[in-house]
Amino acid sequence: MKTVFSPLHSLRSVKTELDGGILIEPHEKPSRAETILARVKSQTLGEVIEPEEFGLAPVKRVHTPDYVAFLEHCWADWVAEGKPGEAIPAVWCGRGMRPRMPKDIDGRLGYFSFAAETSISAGTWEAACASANVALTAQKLVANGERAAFALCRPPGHHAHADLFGGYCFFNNAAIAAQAFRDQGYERVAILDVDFHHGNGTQAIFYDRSDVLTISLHGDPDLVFPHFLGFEDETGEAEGEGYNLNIIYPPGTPYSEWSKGLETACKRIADFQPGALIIALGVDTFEEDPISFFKLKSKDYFSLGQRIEHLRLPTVFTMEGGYDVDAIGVNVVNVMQGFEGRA
Ligand code: OKP
Ligand code: MG
Ligand code: ZN
Repeated sequence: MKTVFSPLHSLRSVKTELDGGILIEPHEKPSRAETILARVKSQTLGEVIEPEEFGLAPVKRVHTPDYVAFLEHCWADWVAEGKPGEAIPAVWCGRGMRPRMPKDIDGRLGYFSFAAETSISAGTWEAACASANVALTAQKLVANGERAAFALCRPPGHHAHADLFGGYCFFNNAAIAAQAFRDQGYERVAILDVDFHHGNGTQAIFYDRSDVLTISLHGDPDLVFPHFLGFEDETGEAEGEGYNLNIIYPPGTPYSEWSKGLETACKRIADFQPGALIIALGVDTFEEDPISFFKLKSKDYFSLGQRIEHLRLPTVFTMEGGYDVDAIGVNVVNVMQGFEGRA
């Protein structure tokens, strides 16, 4: 299958991530994408192409105009205020306070985020736009008849809500691709999120809709990020009731357990009969991942790809998490090769 990749991802290169009360080197770093790209090439997965430019219209089908404008100008506004470091939110609208957008940049950073580990600096906007274009280009390949395409997105997207960044995510690339299918006449689209973390943004964006089925398999949010969404009693609302599925697991989960939820998810997707499938692909389920607690092994990613292929659906893979950089290329490309029956 073809891989879509933009060198502009490297413009997303913040120096800080707030973790444990100190600023560490971010887990979500440029070498992640470069390592995956190198493996795509060494395994001759298929052609690697650069994204087309789609502009902001398809992004604004998912994200609010205020949020998009905030992201575009955030870094310049921060610098103009004379701030010495990277832009990090440090104040939020707590319970009982008023959810209105403040003028001040500190206020807006809090208004448009849900977490503080995700710093913003020069180039974040450009990389986030390129990442959305990567997803949209893969979506177009599949809409034009390719069986599958790999959107090597960076920064990732599944934590981003319509108007919130956090969890290393700015634009929800999977949601943008799903909405593009809908806007091109596909009646039903499914998004399956296999990243270790709950796809809170994706869930929230489609929560009251029955045309986009959202399913996420993830670590128990009582124990891990994003903490405030992703529980199993979240099944959708209004029109969307029954069209969101969360499957959560405890620490130490191996593929033999994890794959039972995958089976449940695949059966639900088959029943839904979507015209296209988006896989929000994180490989932070890996046993050596530095911030996660599942125990998947490299070979398990072949099985994952194979099971997804058995759905026989036009499929777009969007890259999400995975922080063991030494193994990220092998694990990601194993999914694709399992899908292609090359395991
Ligand atoms: C992004 B994606 C680690 C805290 C983790 C943020 C995790 C974001 C994950 N000390 N905080 O879903 O892979
Ligand atoms: Mg997930
Ligand atoms: Zn993750």
